[in-house]
Amino acid sequence: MLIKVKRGWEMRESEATPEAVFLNRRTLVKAMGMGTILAGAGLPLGNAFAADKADATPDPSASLYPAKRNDKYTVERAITDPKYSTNYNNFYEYSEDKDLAEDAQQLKVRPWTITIDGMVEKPLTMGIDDLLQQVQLEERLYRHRCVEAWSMTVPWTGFPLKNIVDLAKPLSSATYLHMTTFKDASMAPGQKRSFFYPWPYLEGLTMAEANNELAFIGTGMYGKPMPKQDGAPIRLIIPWKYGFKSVKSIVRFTFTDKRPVTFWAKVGPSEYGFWANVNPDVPHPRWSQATERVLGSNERVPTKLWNGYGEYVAAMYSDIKGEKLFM
Ligand SMILES: Nc1nc2c(c(=O)[nH]1)N[C@H]1C(S)=C(S)[C@@H](COP(=O)(O)O)O[C@H]1N2
Ligand SMILES: [Mo]
Repeated sequence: MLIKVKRGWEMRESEATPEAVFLNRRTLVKAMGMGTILAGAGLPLGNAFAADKADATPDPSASLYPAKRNDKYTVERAITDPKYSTNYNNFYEYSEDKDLAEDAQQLKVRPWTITIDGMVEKPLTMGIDDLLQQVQLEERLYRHRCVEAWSMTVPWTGFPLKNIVDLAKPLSSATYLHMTTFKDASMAPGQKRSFFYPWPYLEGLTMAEANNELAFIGTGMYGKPMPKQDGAPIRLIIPWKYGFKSVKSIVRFTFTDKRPVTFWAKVGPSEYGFWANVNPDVPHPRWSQATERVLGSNERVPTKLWNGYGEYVAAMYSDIKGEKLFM
């Protein structure tokens, strides 16, 4: 008899530490109400067939890869084999499970229009390929720490988020940058199936954070355009915060003077605050954050304050008092 022993990385994270077990009461009540209406109207809530809908158009930006590595940002860990990092994803627009790479092929990444608006000199709308013409792509090795206590090390390709700020020319009164994922259930079955979540996915940073040299816009990984399941064609990468801050498949950058009430803050306000900086000494209400499981290995290693990026980011927070910087 063959007994299959699950390796650590084969285990669904949800068996240990699911990001969303907890829905707040308002969300639930709303969900129940809508469920009745949808069931009554006989609308399909099931999954679509990923393979049928896969978009086979070649990526017009493919020739921009690989980009030159910026050696300033070094990591002391091995690069995660892409077979793990590109097959173990959080992308609730597709699924609440990690095994969503195939489903995510329904994402259509061209045409892809990006809007920059809010408190800016002049709002802008442009296609992703126009934007790529205006920036210099580079590769950076960063460590990524999910709030669920797994981590990976990835060579991302992209450009500093500050390039978007410079294009946008925000007014001095703008204090926050909001970033929004697409909303289109026809290419994201999770937005239909998990209709009770507050779509579209919204995240945000302060202007100081957006201008920080580590704040990075990812357009590719492992020397190639971004796989759809990792947030093609353009996503955020904020290595000193928990992974949920790194919003995928962005269509809108809005500069405002209001702190965003983010997707995860709406889903679980007592678990996912605005700052979400990595700190091993502040446990999540449902689990410890002291260590992390390195994707693709069975190793658990200690988690570092600011995910090890304190020299770049800690000063931004020295004047902030009376706020939960770490939850
Ligand atoms: N639009 C969107 N962005 C998202 C998420 C999501 O569900 N939807 N999940 C976040 C979480 S919790 C993590 S850990 C990272 C995962 O990125 P990866 O799949 O490339 O590892 O994406 C973040 N960005
Ligand atoms: Mo995450």
